[in-house]
Amino acid sequence: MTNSNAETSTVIHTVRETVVSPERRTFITATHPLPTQGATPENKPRFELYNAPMSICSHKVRMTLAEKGLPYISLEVRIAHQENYNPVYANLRLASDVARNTKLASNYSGSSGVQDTGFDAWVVPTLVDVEKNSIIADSRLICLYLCQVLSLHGVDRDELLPSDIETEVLAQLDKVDSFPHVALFYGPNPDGDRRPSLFREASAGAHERKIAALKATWESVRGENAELDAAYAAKISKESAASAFVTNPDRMRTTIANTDQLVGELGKILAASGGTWCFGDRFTLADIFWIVTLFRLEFLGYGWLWQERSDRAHISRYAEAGYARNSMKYAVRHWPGSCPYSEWIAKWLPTK
Ligand SMILES: N[C@@H](CCC(=O)N[C@@H](CS)C(=O)NCC(=O)O)C(=O)O
Repeated sequence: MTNSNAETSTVIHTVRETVVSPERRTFITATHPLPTQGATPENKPRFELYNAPMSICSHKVRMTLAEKGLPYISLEVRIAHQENYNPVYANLRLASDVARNTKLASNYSGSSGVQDTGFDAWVVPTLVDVEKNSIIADSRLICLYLCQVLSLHGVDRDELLPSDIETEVLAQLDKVDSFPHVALFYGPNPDGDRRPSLFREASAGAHERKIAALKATWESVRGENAELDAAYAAKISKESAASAFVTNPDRMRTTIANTDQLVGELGKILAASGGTWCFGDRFTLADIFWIVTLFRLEFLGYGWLWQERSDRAHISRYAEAGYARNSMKYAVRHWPGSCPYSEWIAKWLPTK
Protein backbone atom coordinates (compact mmCIF):
# COMPACT_ATOMS: atom_id res chain seq x y z
CA MET A 1 0.00 0.00 0.00
CA THR A 2 1.35 3.46 -0.88
CA ASN A 3 0.41 6.34 1.37
CA SER A 4 -0.17 9.82 0.03
CA ASN A 5 1.69 12.73 1.62
CA ALA A 6 -1.49 13.83 3.35
CA GLU A 7 -2.08 10.36 4.79
CA THR A 8 1.50 10.22 6.05
CA SER A 9 1.09 13.64 7.72
CA THR A 10 -2.08 12.46 9.43
CA VAL A 11 -0.40 9.32 10.72
CA ILE A 12 2.59 11.32 11.99
CA HIS A 13 0.34 13.83 13.72
CA THR A 14 -1.93 11.22 15.29
CA VAL A 15 0.86 9.17 16.78
CA ARG A 16 2.65 12.27 18.11
CA GLU A 17 -0.48 13.38 19.93
CA THR A 18 -1.69 10.05 21.28
CA VAL A 19 1.11 7.59 22.03
CA VAL A 20 3.58 9.53 24.19
CA SER A 21 2.34 11.75 27.02
CA PRO A 22 3.73 15.32 27.07
CA GLU A 23 6.14 14.80 29.97
CA ARG A 24 8.00 12.18 27.95
CA ARG A 25 8.50 14.47 24.96
CA THR A 26 11.84 16.18 25.37
CA PHE A 27 14.02 18.42 23.24
CA ILE A 28 17.55 17.09 22.85
CA THR A 29 20.27 19.51 21.79
CA ALA A 30 24.05 19.72 22.06
CA THR A 31 23.66 21.81 25.22
CA HIS A 32 20.84 19.62 26.63
CA PRO A 33 21.95 16.13 25.58
CA LEU A 34 19.80 14.34 28.19
CA PRO A 35 15.97 14.10 28.17
CA THR A 36 15.53 16.79 30.80
CA GLN A 37 14.23 19.69 28.75
CA GLY A 38 10.50 19.38 28.03
CA ALA A 39 9.59 19.90 24.37
CA THR A 40 7.43 22.95 23.65
CA PRO A 41 5.48 23.82 20.49
CA GLU A 42 8.23 26.36 19.72
CA ASN A 43 10.80 23.56 19.40
CA LYS A 44 10.68 22.53 15.78
CA PRO A 45 13.75 20.43 14.99
CA ARG A 46 13.78 18.41 11.81
CA PHE A 47 13.75 15.01 13.53
CA GLU A 48 11.51 13.23 16.01
CA LEU A 49 12.63 9.94 17.49
CA TYR A 50 10.36 7.36 19.08
CA ASN A 51 12.73 5.48 21.33
CA ALA A 52 13.04 3.65 24.62
CA PRO A 53 15.73 4.22 27.24
CA MET A 54 16.97 0.62 27.44
CA SER A 55 16.58 -0.36 23.80
CA ILE A 56 19.92 -1.12 22.14
CA CYS A 57 18.49 -0.17 18.74
CA SER A 58 17.58 3.22 20.25
CA HIS A 59 21.11 3.48 21.67
CA LYS A 60 22.60 3.23 18.17
CA VAL A 61 20.37 6.00 16.87
CA ARG A 62 20.71 8.31 19.88
CA MET A 63 24.49 7.93 19.71
CA THR A 64 24.52 8.71 15.99
CA LEU A 65 22.40 11.82 16.57
CA ALA A 66 24.71 12.85 19.41
CA GLU A 67 27.85 12.32 17.30
CA LYS A 68 26.29 14.52 14.64
CA GLY A 69 25.13 17.11 17.17
CA LEU A 70 21.66 17.01 15.63
CA PRO A 71 18.77 18.40 17.68
CA TYR A 72 15.65 16.24 17.90
CA ILE A 73 12.50 15.62 19.87
CA SER A 74 12.80 12.44 21.89
CA LEU A 75 9.47 10.67 22.32
CA GLU A 76 9.93 8.05 25.00
CA VAL A 77 7.84 4.97 24.36
CA ARG A 78 7.33 2.93 27.55
CA ILE A 79 7.92 -0.63 26.41
CA ALA A 80 7.23 -1.98 29.90
CA HIS A 81 3.74 -0.45 29.62
CA GLN A 82 3.40 -1.86 26.08
CA GLU A 83 2.87 1.60 24.57
CA ASN A 84 4.54 0.21 21.45
CA TYR A 85 1.54 -2.11 21.05
CA ASN A 86 -0.77 0.82 20.44
CA PRO A 87 -2.17 0.27 16.92
CA VAL A 88 -1.67 3.97 16.23
CA TYR A 89 2.09 3.50 16.71
CA ALA A 90 2.15 0.43 14.46
CA ASN A 91 0.35 2.43 11.77
CA LEU A 92 3.20 4.92 11.84
CA ARG A 93 5.78 2.17 11.26
CA LEU A 94 3.63 0.47 8.64
CA ALA A 95 3.71 3.72 6.66
CA SER A 96 7.52 3.49 6.28
CA ASP A 97 9.31 2.32 3.12
CA VAL A 98 10.92 -0.62 4.87
CA ALA A 99 7.50 -1.91 5.92
CA ARG A 100 6.33 -1.81 2.33
CA ASN A 101 9.39 -3.60 1.01
CA THR A 102 9.96 -6.27 3.65
CA LYS A 103 8.03 -9.30 4.81
CA LEU A 104 6.67 -9.19 8.34
CA ALA A 105 8.78 -10.89 11.01
CA SER A 106 6.89 -13.94 12.21
CA ASN A 107 9.79 -16.14 13.23
CA TYR A 108 12.77 -15.70 15.54
CA SER A 109 16.51 -15.96 15.03
CA GLY A 110 17.66 -14.25 18.23
CA SER A 111 18.64 -11.08 16.37
CA SER A 112 16.48 -8.04 15.68
CA GLY A 113 17.91 -7.28 12.24
CA VAL A 114 15.27 -6.59 9.65
CA GLN A 115 17.41 -8.30 7.01
CA ASP A 116 17.56 -11.39 9.17
CA THR A 117 14.07 -11.72 10.60
CA GLY A 118 11.84 -9.31 8.69
CA PHE A 119 9.90 -6.21 9.67
CA ASP A 120 8.40 -5.80 13.13
CA ALA A 121 5.68 -3.14 13.33
CA TRP A 122 5.72 -3.06 17.13
CA VAL A 123 9.21 -1.95 18.11
CA VAL A 124 11.37 1.12 18.62
CA PRO A 125 13.13 3.16 17.31
CA THR A 126 11.22 5.07 14.65
CA LEU A 127 12.49 8.32 13.17
CA VAL A 128 10.26 10.97 11.66
CA ASP A 129 11.88 13.47 9.32
CA VAL A 130 9.38 16.28 9.72
CA GLU A 131 10.86 18.32 6.90
CA LYS A 132 10.56 15.49 4.38
CA ASN A 133 7.36 14.03 5.86
CA SER A 134 9.05 10.64 5.97
CA ILE A 135 9.17 7.76 8.42
CA ILE A 136 12.20 5.54 8.87
CA ALA A 137 11.51 2.44 10.89
CA ASP A 138 14.73 0.52 11.52
CA SER A 139 17.82 1.52 13.52
CA ARG A 140 20.34 0.61 10.81
CA LEU A 141 18.35 2.46 8.16
CA ILE A 142 17.86 5.45 10.46
CA CYS A 143 21.61 5.78 11.11
CA LEU A 144 22.35 5.52 7.39
CA TYR A 145 19.63 8.06 6.65
CA LEU A 146 21.10 10.48 9.18
CA CYS A 147 24.48 10.16 7.51
CA GLN A 148 23.01 10.66 4.07
CA VAL A 149 21.00 13.81 4.84
CA LEU A 150 23.66 15.45 6.91
CA SER A 151 25.21 17.65 4.33
CA LEU A 152 22.06 19.72 4.82
CA HIS A 153 23.29 20.60 8.28
CA GLY A 154 26.72 21.58 7.09
CA VAL A 155 28.24 18.41 8.54
CA ASP A 156 30.30 16.34 6.16
CA ARG A 157 28.49 13.06 5.48
CA ASP A 158 31.91 11.42 5.19
CA GLU A 159 32.46 11.77 8.91
CA LEU A 160 30.65 8.61 10.02
CA LEU A 161 30.32 6.95 6.63
CA PRO A 162 33.43 7.80 4.62
CA SER A 163 32.97 7.04 0.94
CA ASP A 164 36.34 5.29 0.55
CA ILE A 165 35.48 2.68 3.19
CA GLU A 166 31.69 2.71 2.88
CA THR A 167 31.50 -0.97 1.85
CA GLU A 168 33.62 -2.03 4.83
CA VAL A 169 31.59 0.08 7.27
CA LEU A 170 28.31 -1.29 5.89
CA ALA A 171 29.60 -4.84 6.29
CA GLN A 172 30.16 -4.18 10.01
CA LEU A 173 26.65 -2.74 10.38
CA ASP A 174 25.25 -5.90 8.80
CA LYS A 175 27.31 -8.02 11.15
CA VAL A 176 26.03 -6.17 14.23
CA ASP A 177 22.49 -6.29 12.83
CA SER A 178 22.72 -10.09 12.73
CA PHE A 179 24.02 -10.17 16.32
CA PRO A 180 21.77 -12.25 18.63
CA HIS A 181 21.12 -9.33 20.98
CA VAL A 182 17.55 -10.17 21.80
CA ALA A 183 18.15 -13.83 22.64
CA LEU A 184 21.02 -12.87 24.98
CA PHE A 185 18.78 -10.26 26.59
CA TYR A 186 15.76 -12.47 27.27
CA GLY A 187 17.39 -15.90 27.49
CA PRO A 188 19.66 -17.31 30.20
CA ASN A 189 23.06 -18.84 29.57
CA PRO A 190 22.30 -22.49 30.46
CA ASP A 191 25.86 -22.86 31.77
CA GLY A 192 25.68 -19.93 34.18
CA ASP A 193 23.35 -16.97 33.91
CA ARG A 194 25.34 -13.84 34.77
CA ARG A 195 22.64 -11.37 33.79
CA PRO A 196 21.98 -8.89 36.61
CA SER A 197 19.66 -10.57 39.11
CA LEU A 198 17.08 -7.77 39.21
CA PHE A 199 16.99 -7.74 35.45
CA ARG A 200 16.56 -11.54 35.34
CA GLU A 201 13.50 -11.23 37.56
CA ALA A 202 12.08 -8.32 35.56
CA SER A 203 12.50 -10.07 32.22
CA ALA A 204 11.29 -13.56 33.21
CA GLY A 205 8.13 -14.46 31.28
CA ALA A 206 8.53 -11.38 29.06
CA HIS A 207 7.45 -13.09 25.84
CA GLU A 208 4.27 -14.42 27.41
CA ARG A 209 3.45 -10.94 28.76
CA LYS A 210 4.07 -9.47 25.32
CA ILE A 211 1.71 -12.00 23.71
CA ALA A 212 -1.02 -11.28 26.27
CA ALA A 213 -0.66 -7.51 25.74
CA LEU A 214 -0.73 -7.88 21.95
CA LYS A 215 -3.89 -9.98 22.12
CA ALA A 216 -5.55 -7.45 24.42
CA THR A 217 -4.82 -4.45 22.20
CA TRP A 218 -5.67 -6.40 19.02
CA GLU A 219 -9.15 -7.15 20.40
CA SER A 220 -10.26 -3.51 20.11
CA VAL A 221 -9.30 -3.13 16.42
CA ARG A 222 -9.47 -6.66 15.02
CA GLY A 223 -10.99 -6.87 11.55
CA GLU A 224 -10.77 -3.12 10.87
CA ASN A 225 -7.56 -3.12 8.87
CA ALA A 226 -6.04 -6.18 7.16
CA GLU A 227 -2.51 -4.78 7.31
CA LEU A 228 -2.73 -4.24 11.05
CA ASP A 229 -4.28 -7.69 11.58
CA ALA A 230 -1.36 -9.25 9.68
CA ALA A 231 1.13 -7.27 11.78
CA TYR A 232 -0.51 -8.47 15.02
CA ALA A 233 -0.58 -12.10 13.86
CA ALA A 234 3.08 -11.97 12.77
CA LYS A 235 4.24 -10.44 16.06
CA ILE A 236 2.36 -13.00 18.16
CA SER A 237 3.90 -15.77 16.09
CA LYS A 238 7.37 -14.20 16.48
CA GLU A 239 6.99 -13.86 20.25
CA SER A 240 5.85 -17.51 20.57
CA ALA A 241 8.92 -18.60 18.61
CA ALA A 242 11.07 -16.36 20.83
CA SER A 243 9.70 -17.96 23.97
CA ALA A 244 10.53 -21.45 22.66
CA PHE A 245 13.99 -20.28 21.54
CA VAL A 246 15.21 -18.66 24.76
CA THR A 247 14.05 -21.56 26.94
CA ASN A 248 15.90 -24.09 24.79
CA PRO A 249 19.39 -24.66 26.27
CA ASP A 250 20.87 -25.96 22.98
CA ARG A 251 19.70 -22.91 21.07
CA MET A 252 21.09 -20.61 23.76
CA ARG A 253 24.44 -22.47 23.69
CA THR A 254 24.62 -22.04 19.91
CA THR A 255 23.69 -18.36 20.32
CA ILE A 256 26.52 -17.81 22.80
CA ALA A 257 28.98 -19.65 20.52
CA ASN A 258 27.88 -17.38 17.63
CA THR A 259 28.34 -14.35 19.86
CA ASP A 260 31.84 -15.48 20.74
CA GLN A 261 32.63 -15.86 17.05
CA LEU A 262 31.29 -12.37 16.22
CA VAL A 263 33.34 -10.84 19.05
CA GLY A 264 36.37 -12.69 17.64
CA GLU A 265 35.67 -11.17 14.22
CA LEU A 266 35.60 -7.70 15.77
CA GLY A 267 38.97 -8.57 17.35
CA LYS A 268 40.39 -9.29 13.89
CA ILE A 269 39.09 -6.00 12.46
CA LEU A 270 40.61 -4.09 15.37
CA ALA A 271 43.93 -5.92 15.12
CA ALA A 272 44.18 -4.94 11.45
CA SER A 273 42.99 -1.37 12.00
CA GLY A 274 46.24 0.33 12.97
CA GLY A 275 44.31 2.94 14.98
CA THR A 276 41.88 3.32 17.87
CA TRP A 277 38.73 2.46 15.92
CA CYS A 278 37.61 -0.24 13.48
CA PHE A 279 39.08 1.66 10.55
CA GLY A 280 42.18 3.44 11.80
CA ASP A 281 41.67 6.69 13.62
CA ARG A 282 38.42 7.52 11.89
CA PHE A 283 35.41 7.02 14.13
CA THR A 284 32.58 5.62 11.97
CA LEU A 285 29.10 4.16 12.22
CA ALA A 286 30.77 0.76 12.55
CA ASP A 287 32.22 1.91 15.87
CA ILE A 288 28.87 3.20 17.13
CA PHE A 289 27.27 -0.17 16.36
CA TRP A 290 30.08 -2.20 17.94
CA ILE A 291 30.46 0.01 21.01
CA VAL A 292 26.80 -0.16 22.01
CA THR A 293 26.96 -3.90 21.36
CA LEU A 294 29.94 -4.42 23.66
CA PHE A 295 28.28 -2.27 26.31
CA ARG A 296 25.10 -4.34 26.11
CA LEU A 297 27.13 -7.55 26.36
CA GLU A 298 28.87 -6.19 29.48
CA PHE A 299 25.51 -5.12 30.91
CA LEU A 300 24.29 -8.71 30.48
CA GLY A 301 27.41 -10.19 32.10
CA TYR A 302 29.08 -11.33 28.86
CA GLY A 303 32.16 -9.09 29.20
CA TRP A 304 34.14 -12.30 29.88
CA LEU A 305 33.97 -13.04 26.15
CA TRP A 306 36.89 -10.63 25.75
CA GLN A 307 37.92 -9.56 29.28
CA GLU A 308 39.04 -13.04 30.31
CA ARG A 309 41.14 -13.61 27.17
CA SER A 310 44.59 -12.13 26.80
CA ASP A 311 44.35 -12.36 22.99
CA ARG A 312 41.32 -10.04 23.17
CA ALA A 313 42.81 -7.35 25.43
CA HIS A 314 42.65 -4.93 22.51
CA ILE A 315 38.84 -5.29 22.52
CA SER A 316 38.79 -4.04 26.13
CA ARG A 317 40.90 -1.02 25.16
CA TYR A 318 38.58 -0.33 22.23
CA ALA A 319 35.47 -0.63 24.42
CA GLU A 320 36.85 1.75 27.03
CA ALA A 321 37.77 4.34 24.40
CA GLY A 322 34.26 4.06 22.97
CA TYR A 323 32.47 4.26 26.31
CA ALA A 324 34.44 7.42 27.12
CA ARG A 325 33.05 9.34 24.14
CA ASN A 326 30.58 12.09 24.98
CA SER A 327 28.03 10.69 22.54
CA MET A 328 28.08 7.36 24.39
CA LYS A 329 27.99 9.07 27.78
CA TYR A 330 24.89 11.15 27.04
CA ALA A 331 23.00 8.91 24.62
CA VAL A 332 23.52 5.73 26.61
CA ARG A 333 25.43 5.67 29.90
CA HIS A 334 23.82 8.71 31.53
CA TRP A 335 20.50 8.61 29.66
CA PRO A 336 17.98 7.91 32.47
CA GLY A 337 16.72 4.32 32.48
CA SER A 338 19.20 3.28 29.83
CA CYS A 339 21.13 0.69 31.82
CA PRO A 340 19.38 -0.05 35.08
CA TYR A 341 20.26 -2.93 37.38
CA SER A 342 23.66 -4.05 36.12
CA GLU A 343 26.55 -4.38 38.53
CA TRP A 344 28.83 -5.24 35.58
CA ILE A 345 28.87 -1.70 34.23
CA ALA A 346 28.45 0.22 37.48
CA LYS A 347 31.67 2.16 36.99
CA TRP A 348 30.28 3.63 33.76
CA LEU A 349 27.03 4.85 35.22
CA PRO A 350 26.45 8.26 36.83
CA THR A 351 27.27 8.37 40.53
CA LYS A 352 24.13 8.82 42.62
N1 LIG B 1 15.09 -4.02 13.28
C1 LIG B 1 14.66 -3.13 14.33
C2 LIG B 1 14.49 -3.90 15.62
C3 LIG B 1 14.03 -3.03 16.76
C4 LIG B 1 13.77 -3.82 18.04
O1 LIG B 1 13.77 -5.04 18.09
N2 LIG B 1 13.52 -3.05 19.11
C5 LIG B 1 13.28 -3.62 20.44
C6 LIG B 1 14.16 -2.89 21.44
S1 LIG B 1 15.88 -2.91 20.97
C7 LIG B 1 11.83 -3.38 20.86
O2 LIG B 1 11.30 -2.32 20.65
N3 LIG B 1 11.20 -4.38 21.47
C8 LIG B 1 9.87 -4.26 21.98
C9 LIG B 1 9.00 -5.44 21.72
O3 LIG B 1 9.37 -6.36 20.97
O4 LIG B 1 7.91 -5.44 22.28
C10 LIG B 1 15.68 -2.01 14.51
O5 LIG B 1 16.89 -2.26 14.39
O6 LIG B 1 15.26 -0.87 14.72
